[in-house]
Amino acid sequence: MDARYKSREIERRSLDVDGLKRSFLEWLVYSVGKDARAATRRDWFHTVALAVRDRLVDRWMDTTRTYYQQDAKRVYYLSLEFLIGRLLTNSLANLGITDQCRQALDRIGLNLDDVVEAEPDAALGNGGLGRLAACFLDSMATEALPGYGYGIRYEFGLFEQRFEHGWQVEYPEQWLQFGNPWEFPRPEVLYPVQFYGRVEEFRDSVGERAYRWVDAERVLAMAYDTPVVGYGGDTINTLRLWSARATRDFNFGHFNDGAYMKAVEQKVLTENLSRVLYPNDATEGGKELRLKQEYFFTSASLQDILRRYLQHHSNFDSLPDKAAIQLNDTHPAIGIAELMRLLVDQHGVTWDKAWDITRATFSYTNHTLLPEALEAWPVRMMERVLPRHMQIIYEINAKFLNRSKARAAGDNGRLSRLSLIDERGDRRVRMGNLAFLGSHKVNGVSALHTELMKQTVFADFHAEFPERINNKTNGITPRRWLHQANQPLAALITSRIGNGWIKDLSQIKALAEKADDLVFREEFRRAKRKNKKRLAAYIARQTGVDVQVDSLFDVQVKRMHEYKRQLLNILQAIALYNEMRDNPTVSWVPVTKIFAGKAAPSYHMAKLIIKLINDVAKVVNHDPSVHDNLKIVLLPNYNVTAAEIIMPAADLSEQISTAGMEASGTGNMKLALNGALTIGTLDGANVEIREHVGDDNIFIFGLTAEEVNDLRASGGFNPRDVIASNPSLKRALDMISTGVFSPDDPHRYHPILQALTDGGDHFLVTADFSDYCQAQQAAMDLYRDQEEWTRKAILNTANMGWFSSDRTIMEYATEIWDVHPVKPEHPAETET
Ligand code: H53
Repeated sequence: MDARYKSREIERRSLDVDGLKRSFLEWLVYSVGKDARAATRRDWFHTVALAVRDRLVDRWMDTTRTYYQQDAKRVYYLSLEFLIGRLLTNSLANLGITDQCRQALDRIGLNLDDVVEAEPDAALGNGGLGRLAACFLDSMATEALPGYGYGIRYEFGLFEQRFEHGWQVEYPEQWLQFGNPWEFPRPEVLYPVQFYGRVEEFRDSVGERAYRWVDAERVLAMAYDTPVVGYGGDTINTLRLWSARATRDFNFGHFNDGAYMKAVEQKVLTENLSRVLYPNDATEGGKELRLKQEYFFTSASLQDILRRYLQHHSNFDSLPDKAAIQLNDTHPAIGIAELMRLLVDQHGVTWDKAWDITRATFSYTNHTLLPEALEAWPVRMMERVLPRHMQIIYEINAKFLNRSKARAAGDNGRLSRLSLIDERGDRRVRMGNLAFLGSHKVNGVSALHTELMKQTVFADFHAEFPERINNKTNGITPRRWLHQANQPLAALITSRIGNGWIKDLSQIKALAEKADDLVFREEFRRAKRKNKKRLAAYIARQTGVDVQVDSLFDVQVKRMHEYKRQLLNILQAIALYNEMRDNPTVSWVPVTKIFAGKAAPSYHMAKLIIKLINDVAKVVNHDPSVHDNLKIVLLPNYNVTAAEIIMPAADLSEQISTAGMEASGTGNMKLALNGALTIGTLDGANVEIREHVGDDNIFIFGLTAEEVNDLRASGGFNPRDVIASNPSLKRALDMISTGVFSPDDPHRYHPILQALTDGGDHFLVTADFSDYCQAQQAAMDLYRDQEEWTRKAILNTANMGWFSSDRTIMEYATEIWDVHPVKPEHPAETET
């Protein structure tokens, strides 16, 4: 080999400062095409990302090759959302070259933190469900599990949120505008995906009845691969995202007719399929394009999975031994009908065999009990868009109901509840039922949620298949959410217990004994203060509001949704504001209320709550009579990058959903791991957080899920009585209704007040108000005692080890997927 070439080869892999520096300078010129004097921050980001990418490609290929050579069982995580955020810090940290990279940039006169800031935030998801998928990718790679993520390469991620006169306004999120250095386009990996058309019946070679889908429209799915670096950089897995492409022959057909512009228009329309992420979190729009997106990525992924399987196998008997397919919510549930179609129609497998294979291959995670979020596609739409799948679903349903008939004897409602088709009103396909029936395991995402699944949405299915439902409490990756996002605390922890916790978060338990160590407490507080200073600067930049670093940072960051009850929080803020004004001589604990979160663009109530928070903030923040003891901020455009600044800086974590409505929550875990104390209801994973951190180190309030259920069932709740009997609540509501916060439009908040009174207060804001205020008071009182507060904060961090997504993913691997770690073989490294 040419000596120069060889030395470059080695340089590409070198992880030392000199090698990195040389690569940066070379990449800037030869790939980004810029002179160092003219290079912008973005050019440098692309340069560094490309140079870092060089250092993982070999190991990425080794990983893929090892899986292939060992014909390892793979797990395929199908998800319509992957909320991955920025990748540079993550890649550097997981490769273990952050310091070297910082120094190399230093020598060029650049600061790594500035370069990192130039990376767009990949927001290919809405909230918890999408972020969970991203944490799982990190954990699968870290645990050396052969795991692939499959999703859509949206050209526009979740919209950018801005506030204009306090109202949310949405702007397109153009994350790909300047290119994406992490992705590898695979123009040769293309699969056809069909829509519409009709089904033809015919006799196959042995005279059996068979079906083919004809006259359909065709779209191509093209793959883009992003490497997923596990901690330590040993395993590098793949996230494969599909982008829609018009077929070539389709276009040429039109060209021949001379209808050139028409063909181009068609092409654009076809490719709209992967253009934009739907911005609804946990609610379903019923839009045809959404159904097409779901089928598009699911079909492409299944074709890819079968292609990979067929490289080693000549029939499908052992598909379940080689592939586990996890459905992240019902969004890819059409995959059950699609796998049946591929096996039966395309590969000639018999129906019963195909059904056994399908069920043994798929498993399904349910993420919500909210009725409006359970997908149900109109039969008429499904018949039109996916005619063959509709037939297959009818067939699955008929066979299933036939079998269940005997057991359902005497219970007429039961069969109709079990049916895949909801026959009430316009007929709909219940995707949850399809996902349940077509999977061998179905899991919830926290202990409480899983229990409620058994009692509510899937009660009938649970009776039918008592072994199928299981719990997998969510987790978060400690790499991104502590090691990378909170460097002051991470360094402190490592100084005391070593760095084993990064890969094995259970080790963090050893910090518990430091909770009584005054020196450690002091250092813990110092780390928190550093993070709070950083957040305060960010708040000032984003909102222009100055906040006191030593105030209690009370944080509620999550999607805006009525069940999450940001309204309860802002009502308590108003009550506190009133108390402060009434008692100016009292020495108050200064509080900074920090909110952030997006509302679905069509969710008017959530958008009105955003406006209310902004209106209240304006009044409170400008009122000199509270002496800066209370500040309220609503940060715009909450995303993963913002979360990385907010989580480490929080003192108090607001997890105040109406009990029974938040399936798990994962922000609750990020905040507690970073040493925030939780104020919360017994909902979702809060229940388990309390068990781990201890009852004394958390502020629990409010109705339990059971009490909520009883209260709603009895219909005996009158919010007007509750309001009348609570003067501070009444006063807060009166202020809102008389326009104290909206003098320009005193009736602005009528819909909110209406929902809390005549509307019956479905989310029980008034019912929980008084208990919530008491819990808030307890938190403020404790905050006065900084030693005691710090002790509890340390115990939170120390006891959150179980909430690592590594633990969660290993439970999936052993109890659902039967997938095992595979250590990649690295021949290339031994050669050089
Ligand atoms: O999924 C999270 C849970 C959270 C739940 C959330 C979720 C979405 O983000 C979107 C749709 C959906 O059905 C559920 O609301 O409680 O923590 C991950 O499991």
